[in-house]
Amino acid sequence: MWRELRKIGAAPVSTGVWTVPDTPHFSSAVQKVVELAAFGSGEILVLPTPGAGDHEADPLRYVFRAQRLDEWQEFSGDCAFFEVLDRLASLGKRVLLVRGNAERELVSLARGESIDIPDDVTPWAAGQRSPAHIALLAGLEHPVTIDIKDFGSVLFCHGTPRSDEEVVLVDSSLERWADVFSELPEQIRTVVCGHTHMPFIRLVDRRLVINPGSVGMPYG
Ligand SMILES: [Mn+2]
Repeated sequence: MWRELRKIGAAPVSTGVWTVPDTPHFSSAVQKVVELAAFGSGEILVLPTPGAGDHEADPLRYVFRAQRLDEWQEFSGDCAFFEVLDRLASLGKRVLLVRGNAERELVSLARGESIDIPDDVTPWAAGQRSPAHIALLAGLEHPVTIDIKDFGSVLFCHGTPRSDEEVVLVDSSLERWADVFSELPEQIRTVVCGHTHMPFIRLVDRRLVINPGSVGMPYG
């Protein structure tokens, strides 16, 4: 049932307890979930919480708004994707664009290929693009290696040097890191990666690894 409750916009308060504002829109949505539960021999109790003033209502309001804000940031981040891309592209050689899995998937969708995608946002975003955007994204490389003063050869990748969707974390084992870097040329001593949205800096396998995290959706 939690999926249905999430879909109508309910926010979880604790295990099995959800909250929605007391408005006609939510009343009918909740009623439908109750009917759905009954259909599957489940039971949902709907309890009005008039509260004893703002003090009691505040925690509920907080839970509700915090969840809406997370979703809104995720949604608006995706909506602004092409504006951000235009801005970055306008900076020319001052910016290094590295392809990620999302760009790869978006180009595939825009070209009409059928691929497995985990959400509804990517197909929507693919419909917002111009041919110039797709050409720009299709031309991005992964990984990209450039020379940086005092660092030497620095490799920029999305997931790992060999994959734009492989996951390595700050606490992944040394064996795992060694495997991930097994095909990396000796002279590359610094690797910058992303994908997990979790920022960290660590030394591993005699190399410096930096994940700057995410501007719009940081985790960890
Ligand atoms: Mn990614």
